[in-house]
Amino acid sequence: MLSVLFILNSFPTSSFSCPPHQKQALLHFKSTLTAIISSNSNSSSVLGSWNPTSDCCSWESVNCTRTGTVTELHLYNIIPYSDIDPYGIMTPIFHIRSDILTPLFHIQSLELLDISYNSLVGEIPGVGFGNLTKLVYLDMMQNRFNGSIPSQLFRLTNLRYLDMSFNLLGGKLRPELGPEVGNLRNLEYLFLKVNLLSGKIPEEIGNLTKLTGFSVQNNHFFGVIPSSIVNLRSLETLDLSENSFTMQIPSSIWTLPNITAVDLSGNTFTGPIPSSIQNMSKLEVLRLHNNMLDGEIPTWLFKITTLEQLFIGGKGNGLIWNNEAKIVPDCSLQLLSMTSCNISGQIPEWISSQKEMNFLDLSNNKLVGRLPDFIAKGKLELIILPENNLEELIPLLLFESKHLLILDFSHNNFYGELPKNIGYAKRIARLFLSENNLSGQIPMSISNLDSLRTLDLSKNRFFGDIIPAFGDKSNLDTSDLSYNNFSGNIPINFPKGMRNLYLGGNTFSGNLPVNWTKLINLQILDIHENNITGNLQDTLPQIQTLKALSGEIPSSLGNLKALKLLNISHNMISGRIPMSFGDLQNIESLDLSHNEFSGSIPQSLVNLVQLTILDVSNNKLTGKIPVGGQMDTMNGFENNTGLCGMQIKVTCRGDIQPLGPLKGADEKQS
Ligand SMILES: *[C@@H]1O[C@H](CO)[C@@H](O)[C@H](O)[C@H]1NC(C)=O
Ligand SMILES: *[C@@H]1O[C@H](CO)[C@@H](O)[C@H](O)[C@H]1NC(C)=O
Ligand SMILES: *[C@@H]1O[C@H](CO)[C@@H](O)[C@H](O)[C@H]1NC(C)=O
Ligand SMILES: *[C@@H]1O[C@H](CO)[C@@H](O)[C@H](O)[C@H]1NC(C)=O
Ligand SMILES: *[C@@H]1O[C@H](CO)[C@@H](O)[C@H](O)[C@H]1NC(C)=O
Ligand SMILES: *[C@@H]1O[C@H](CO)[C@@H](O)[C@H](O)[C@H]1NC(C)=O
Ligand SMILES: *[C@@H]1O[C@H](CO)[C@@H](O)[C@H](O)[C@H]1NC(C)=O
Ligand SMILES: *[C@@H]1O[C@H](CO)[C@@H](O)[C@H](O)[C@H]1NC(C)=O
Ligand SMILES: *[C@@H]1O[C@H](CO)[C@@H](O)[C@H](O)[C@H]1NC(C)=O
Ligand SMILES: *[C@@H]1O[C@H](CO)[C@@H](O)[C@H](O)[C@H]1NC(C)=O
Ligand SMILES: *[C@@H]1O[C@H](CO)[C@@H](O)[C@H](O)[C@H]1NC(C)=O
Ligand SMILES: CC(=O)N[C@H]1CO[C@H](CO)[C@@H](O)[C@@H]1O
Repeated sequence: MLSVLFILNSFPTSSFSCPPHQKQALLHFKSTLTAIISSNSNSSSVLGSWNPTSDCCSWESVNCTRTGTVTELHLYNIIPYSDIDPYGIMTPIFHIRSDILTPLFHIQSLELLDISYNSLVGEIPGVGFGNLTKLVYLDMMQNRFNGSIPSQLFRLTNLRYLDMSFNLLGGKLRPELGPEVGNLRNLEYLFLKVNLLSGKIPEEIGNLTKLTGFSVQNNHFFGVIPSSIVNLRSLETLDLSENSFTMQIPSSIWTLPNITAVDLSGNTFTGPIPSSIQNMSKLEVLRLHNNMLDGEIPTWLFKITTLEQLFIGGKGNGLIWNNEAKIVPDCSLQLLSMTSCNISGQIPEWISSQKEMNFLDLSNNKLVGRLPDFIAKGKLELIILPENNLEELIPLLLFESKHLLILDFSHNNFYGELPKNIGYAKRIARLFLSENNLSGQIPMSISNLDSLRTLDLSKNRFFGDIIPAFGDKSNLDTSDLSYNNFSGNIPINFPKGMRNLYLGGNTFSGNLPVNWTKLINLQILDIHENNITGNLQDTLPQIQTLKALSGEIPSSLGNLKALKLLNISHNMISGRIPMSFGDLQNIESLDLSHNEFSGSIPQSLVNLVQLTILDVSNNKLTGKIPVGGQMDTMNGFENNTGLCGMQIKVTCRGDIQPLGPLKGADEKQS
């Protein structure tokens, strides 16, 4: 609707050229930006078509009226981003301060300004925006603006679209959304998602009678929803999720005629699910989970013919499911989540009527019996059923699904082997089977699953000494095989992108492997409670010595530069603690306890500036605990043969005695 308006309003080609002061303002903006960008990165070409010799109405991202005044600036994502990381998060190469915008505030004819996705830092320049009184459309999402929303924005009464989502807005000084928000009478969309805003929503919100979309998702707003919400007759989507709103949900919401989506999840609303919901004729999305609602879950919910997404139950809820109720749905749900609702018996048969369903979450109920075939046969992409008592074998049919993306059966009673055809489920990205009674070997075909990112088989009875090798095309980044009966050598044949590897509580044996060369992204390595033996000093030689000899740094644990957590406790590893541990520059937690380490703790551990947890207890260590850096604040030295040092208040032989007697120190000294 808005884009239609702008197409009618703006003509990029015209016989007039833009006013010199507007051109100058734009060139000023460009030159400041170019100077910052080229001094920080190798890319200097932003806004390449902004050429001083041509009409600014012909420039890219600029639109003018027929008579040649600038009305639109489409400046989203003009600041270069570094590569998108594996999680899809774009990290900017650098941050530019919000005062870069200053020249633009001279262009008072602006009706549309889009500066989204630029990671600008600092406060929103209120005085400047106060100049842009003709603004109809203002998009500032995905920057890093902080501080309060400036009051000048609330004077831009022509605004129809305002998006300030995904910033750091919010201050402790005043209510973030004061009564002045009521001035924005023409506003149709107000998006303030994911900021730090707090306070109450003022009654004056009811003055925005043209509002069709309103979201304050994921802020710190509290209090009741103002009763004036009843005036927002045009409202189509209302998203108040992830705040601290309280009390009963005002019934007036359910009388708004055009509402299609209501998300009130993640608050502390109380009371029953309002019966007036059943009168809503356009409702497609209803998300009420993670509140303190109580009473019986009404079966009429499934009679709302327009309903496509239903989320109820969840953390803290007191809703009760009537297990005797006979449900014949009139809706066709795509997404259904009823977690912690005390649903018992078999997975309800009526779910099989929901042919379009692609997401089913019935976590933390009392479901029993085998997984019905209709779950495996449908279009489900996400099957989330942890914390139930489902049992019997995992059906073969499940992995023939072309749709399956995420499967979570954690904490149930499934038993038997993993189906051999698991490798058919080509799209699967996350597989959680922890805490069941599964046994046998991991089927080899699992290594065909290149899309798999998380594999959690922990706390079962799997065994075998061959862990299928995932090739370099694999996206696996987290593998948890802990607390099974795996044996043989520690497997290291994982793809390069591996981040988290949990192998503890098995019976892996042999030496700690030397060759970790490939796993340069590993952040967590947990192989505690196995049967690993050998002299670590032989497998991980002292780097300094070898560098004299061969000139090469040997592959070793010291290569794992990304490592944040290393746990090799509860094994039978002997020898000295290698000096190369001092190369684990990102390590935060290092647990070597309950082994047979001897000799002294290497001085190189002082280099570990991120270290917050060190446990070397229950070994045979001797000598002085290194002093300096994080080592000064560490504990976890108990039950060794003869450690000394200020950390354990034992004076070392040869240390200068501090002034005054240190009681008992002499007797404990080694
Ligand atoms: C510019 O490129 C050179 C060579 O490609 C590179 O070494 C340097 O780090 C780059 N500078 C910036 C700031 O990206
Ligand atoms: C705005 O200008 C761009 C060229 O910079 C053009 O592609 C676009 O169609 C124009 N938009 C309108 C609404 O005129
Ligand atoms: C507002 O626009 C006028 C006219 O271009 C200009 O003189 C003034 O400096 C602008 N104010 C701000 C705060 O940018
Ligand atoms: C906003 O961020 C800037 C720089 O990132 C900082 O200097 C300033 O103190 C912050 N202001 C507020 C109100 O948090
Ligand atoms: C509700 O939607 C219809 C159809 O889009 C529209 O004609 C009507 O004006 C809307 N009602 C209100 C109060 O906005
Ligand atoms: C549904 O709407 C009808 C007619 O407007 C009304 O009489 C009835 O009370 C409403 N039911 C609920 C539960 O609000
Ligand atoms: C949950 O359901 C069981 C029967 O399956 C019932 O005995 C129990 O009272 C219910 N708990 C709650 C909190 O409703
Ligand atoms: C695990 O499964 C085996 C059969 O494979 C069965 O004998 C055993 O009782 C099950 N254990 C539990 C705790 O359910
Ligand atoms: C260590 O791994 C690399 C890469 O996989 C391989 O080329 C090399 O031969 C291995 N070295 C040893 C000693 O196994
Ligand atoms: C642990 O290893 C030792 C020798 O390597 C072997 O004798 C013992 O049986 C192993 N224990 C287990 C539980 O595998
Ligand atoms: C030290 O050893 C004693 C005796 O075996 C044990 O009771 C105590 O828990 C151990 N301390 C730690 C920190 O492991
Ligand atoms: C013009 C108008 O509708 N003003 C209203 C704005 O909101 C406040 C609080 O709800 C009302 O008191 C005004 O009448």
